[in-house]
This record gives sequence, structure tokens and C-alpha cells, in this order.
Amino acid sequence: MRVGIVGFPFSGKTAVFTAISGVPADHLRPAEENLAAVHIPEPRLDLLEKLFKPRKRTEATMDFIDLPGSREGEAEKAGLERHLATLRQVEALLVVVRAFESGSVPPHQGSVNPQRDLDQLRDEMLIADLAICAGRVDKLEKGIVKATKDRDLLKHELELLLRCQHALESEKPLSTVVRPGDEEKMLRSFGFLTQKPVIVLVNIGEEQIGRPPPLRDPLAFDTVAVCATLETELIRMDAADRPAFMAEYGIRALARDRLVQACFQALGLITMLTANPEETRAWPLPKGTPAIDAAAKIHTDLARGFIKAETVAYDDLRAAGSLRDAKAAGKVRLEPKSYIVQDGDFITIKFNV
Ligand SMILES: Nc1nc2c(ncn2[C@@H]2O[C@H](COP(=O)(O)OP(=O)(O)O)[C@@H](O)[C@H]2O)c(=O)[nH]1
Ligand SMILES: [Mg+2]
Repeated sequence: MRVGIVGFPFSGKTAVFTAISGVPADHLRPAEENLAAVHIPEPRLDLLEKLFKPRKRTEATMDFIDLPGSREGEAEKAGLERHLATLRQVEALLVVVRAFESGSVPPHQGSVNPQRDLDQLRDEMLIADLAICAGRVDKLEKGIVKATKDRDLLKHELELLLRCQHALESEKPLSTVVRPGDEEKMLRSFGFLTQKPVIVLVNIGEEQIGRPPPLRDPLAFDTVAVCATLETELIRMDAADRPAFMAEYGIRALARDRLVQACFQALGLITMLTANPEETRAWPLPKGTPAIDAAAKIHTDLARGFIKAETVAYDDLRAAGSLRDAKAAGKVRLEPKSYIVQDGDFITIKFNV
């Protein structure tokens, strides 16, 4: 899971990266891409640790990428095209727009205007996709002239891409026109930006904390208001000192936790839980994953020799107090390969190889 942080220069992208990762700006390489693997907090593993006393606890991680700043002369753009190779490969975008005032940090185009910046960023995303789309359409149109055996496939792709091109030209993001399933799969390798889920982060000043975000992006999965600089202090301070500090400012949850959660949801993921004396672990899975694919994630042997997925919902396990009691209460099911894993399922794959 990779999330790219994008926005105009001085919108606070690097501050957001620090607030998420805890890595201070002076530890980053300013001219390069910086990546942080952030743990996804999974408190449900506490119970499994208690019950199974495993040697290891493994939470899932999410990668956040901070892109280097613009070159001179490029400041009018967010630089999406320049970073396209990286951005095509991320699964979600964290779009940072600036709402904080500051005498010392020059705002984009001379004034603080988050809605204008968001609109411009959306345009830049459309244009970047349009370039990819038009390039491919051109190639396909040339390719189709030759009578090759995959001509029908190419034709099909061309139709889809022409529809995409038309949507982009009408300023519609591809997420609103591409159907999930085959179409989505066919386009995946292009890494279109407007097909990716977006979380908008409005970087607010301290005085704006507690107020509703100054804007909401109806196209985004979520819009969150965060004071990035304050959060960089919060993340760096002793965990014991945080609650008092947060209470003083009226901050209910760390931006890191809010953002990781929002991205997790935006990516359409759920969590499967496993435990044995060796390890307890949280596994992110796309919604709708069948037990056989979940087993393959853990180990190919488990999929190959799959017999049943012994499954109990986390809440049932907690209520019962132990796996044995959950079994006695009839809460433990033996599910087949086709069973669709649900969020919070505690699963043990029964297999035979
Ligand atoms: N007052 C204030 N300054 C901020 C905030 N977020 C970032 N800054 C400052 O704005 C400048 C640019 O931030 P930076 O994260 O480097 O922006 P980037 O170019 O988008 O990576 C830095 O001096 C930050 O300290 C904020 O929420 N409030
Ligand atoms: Mg930066």
C-alpha cells in the first residue's frame, strides 16, 4: 500500500510527511523521494497477544511518499507530471492544500486559497492523465491497422481509452466513469491519477483547529483538516505528554492515525487477524477477498493444501474470552475456499500438503 503526498510548494507536504512518519525534515534528503513505512495501529491484536502469547506481533504498514520540492520556474505547478513515474505506482493520493496564513512562508500565487489550489491540482491530475491516455490512443490506432491476432483486444482497449479521453476532456475524473472489475483491471497498468482514491488534507493554522474544514471535496474519499506543524511536534513528543497537549488544543486524535485510517478505508481494505505461538498478525485484504486468496497471502502452501478456514469474528472471540469458549458457544465456523473474509475475522487455515 503506497500513498503519494502531492500539493503545491509550501503547502506543507513535508510537514505532513513528518507528522505521519515522525521523521523530522532535517533528517530527510530534500532532493529525493522520501518514503516512510507507517504502522497501521491494530488494537485488536492486544487480545490475540493475551490469548496466544506469541513471540512476535506484526501490524500492517502503509508507505507514504514525500516528493522533492519543485525546481525554479516550476513553482506554479504541483509537479505531478515530473513525478508521474512514482505517482502512477501509488495506490492513493494524499492531496495537501494550504489554509494556514504565515508571514514568512509565501503562499501559492500570492494568496491563501485552498479551494483554488484544489481546483488547480485536480486540473493538473486531469492533464497528466490526458497525456497518458492520448499517447496510448495514438499507439493503438496505429497498431490496429495491422491485422494481428490480438486485434480485437486492442480494439476493445481503444474503445475504453477513447471513453476515458472524452471524460478527461470534459473534466471528469476517471474514478467516476471507469466500471470496477474488467475495465478497472484493464486500465490498472496506466496508473491514471484521477482513478486513484484521494484524501484531501487541508493544512490549517492553529487558530482554525476545532472548526469544520474550510472546504470539502465531493470527489475525495474524505477531507480532513490538520495543522501540520503542530502535528509534527505532537508526533515527536513523549507519548505520555501527548494527551494534555492535545486536550489543550482540542485535538481528538493524532493526524497520523486519522490519515492512516482514512487511507485504509479509501483503499477499500479490511483486516484479517491470525495468531499462533509464533506470531500474531494483522493482514490487510481488499474487500471481497475469498478465503483461498487470503490463505495464499499467508503462504502458498496454505492455499495449495487448503481444507477449511476456521473463522471467528473478533467481537465473538472477545465476548467468549478464549478460542475454546468461542467454540463451545458455537461461534467458530469452518468456512470453505469461497468464503468472503470479513473485517475482524480471526482465521486459522486448516491445510494439508
Ligand atoms: N504556520 C504554519 N506553517 C506551516 C504549516 N505547515 C507547514 N508550514 C511551514 O511552511 C513551510 C513549507 O512547508 P513544507 O512542509 O516544507 O512544504 P512543502 O513544500 O509542501 O513540502 C515550512 O516552513 C513549514 O514549517 C502550518 O500548518 N502552519
Ligand atoms: Mg517538501
